[in-house]
Amino acid sequence: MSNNGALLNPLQISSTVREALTSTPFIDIHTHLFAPAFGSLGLWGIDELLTYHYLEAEFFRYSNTIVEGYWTLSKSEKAEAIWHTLFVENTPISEATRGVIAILQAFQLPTDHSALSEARAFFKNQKREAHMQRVLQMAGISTIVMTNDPLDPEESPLWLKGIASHNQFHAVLRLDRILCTWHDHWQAIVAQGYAVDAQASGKSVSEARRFLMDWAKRMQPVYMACSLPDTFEFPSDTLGGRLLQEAVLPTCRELGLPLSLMIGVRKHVNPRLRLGGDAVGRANLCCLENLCRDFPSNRFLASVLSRENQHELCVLARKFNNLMPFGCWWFVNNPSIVEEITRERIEMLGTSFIPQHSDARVLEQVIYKWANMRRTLAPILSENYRLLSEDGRGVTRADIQRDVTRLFRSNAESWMNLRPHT
Ligand code: FIX
Ligand code: ZN
Repeated sequence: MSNNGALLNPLQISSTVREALTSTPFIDIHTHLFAPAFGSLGLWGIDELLTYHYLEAEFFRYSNTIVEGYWTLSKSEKAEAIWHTLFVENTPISEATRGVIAILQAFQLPTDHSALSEARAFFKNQKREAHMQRVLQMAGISTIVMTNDPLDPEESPLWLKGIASHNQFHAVLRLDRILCTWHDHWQAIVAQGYAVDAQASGKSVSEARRFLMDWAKRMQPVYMACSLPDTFEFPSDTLGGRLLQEAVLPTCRELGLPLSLMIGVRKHVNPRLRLGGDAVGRANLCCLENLCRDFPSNRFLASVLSRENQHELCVLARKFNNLMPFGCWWFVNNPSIVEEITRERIEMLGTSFIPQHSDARVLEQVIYKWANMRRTLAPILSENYRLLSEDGRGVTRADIQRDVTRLFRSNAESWMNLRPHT
């Protein structure tokens, strides 16, 4: 049995870091995956992988296909068009296309031009629950945190009817339709039996709180969440600003739930690309500074979309211990930028942050997104331990295991009242 207390030499440090990253099951704190009970809301299989909005955006860079024409195709026709353009006519060298190749490789499926038909046959033969367990095992994930919208016309009826819980899937109460597009969705809240109005006046705030409390009881969320534009300001006397201050923050405090803020998206800059049409903008993070300072008994998870905002987020986290930076979100979830972000976070925050989330929309994506993170993080952690040794403090296997557990499990478990996975 290896001695966990022995000081490690540089070579042992690297192998120990790789072992700890491989053997520690991670908690994936933000995904768009669903537990099996949600049926077809949960996406999986090769056609869903190929029609991922990241790949659709890349497809339109290469293809002369008229965008509107593409949307008239069936799912499998879309998948074939994308396979042909990005994986046959061109080299799948981008992060997202490499991801599909890595998934096929993980299932020992062919990855050359002819791979699509065999992949389709393979996925067709999979039994959902068993396949899901195998995928989580392959990705080294024990726990999935979903994204659940109480106003989504497909999802909310499932919750209202009552849905079985799953010990590996945790819910999140997503608030974008309430805080960002109230004008389009207040009537859906009325339809669920709450007396709110278009201006969120009168009883609307107390009714909104009642709405959140009822959904929290129903979903047992591990946090509430909202993605926000680069123009987001706080405090602000906008309708969204008022609902955040008077309904969401008090309800989070009452329930002891953190609020996750994902800041910096510019929605629909090219609406013709639908989900693939969003972009990024640099935000003024004074909004986050004001929230953390003025609401010390609220806890905030934060992820920022702009590369230029990453350093500021690290500095703010040094000022406010009710702020937990997490993940390299969306357009910064590329190995070269993940490396940059993770290095500065370790230098400025030690292990008091959550390095990554997958943001997976299709089940098998967790395989390559977490393989990429383990591959990127291993040399960064090893180098920091080597520097610590050179500076005069030796490192043990126990140190490394404690830190990896903290980064990918206990930070999340303590912040989100997640029951440790048995
Ligand atoms: O707001 C979000 O949760 C984003 O992650 C998504 O809206 C986005 O479409 C996505 O899939 C990013 O990876
Ligand atoms: Zn997301």
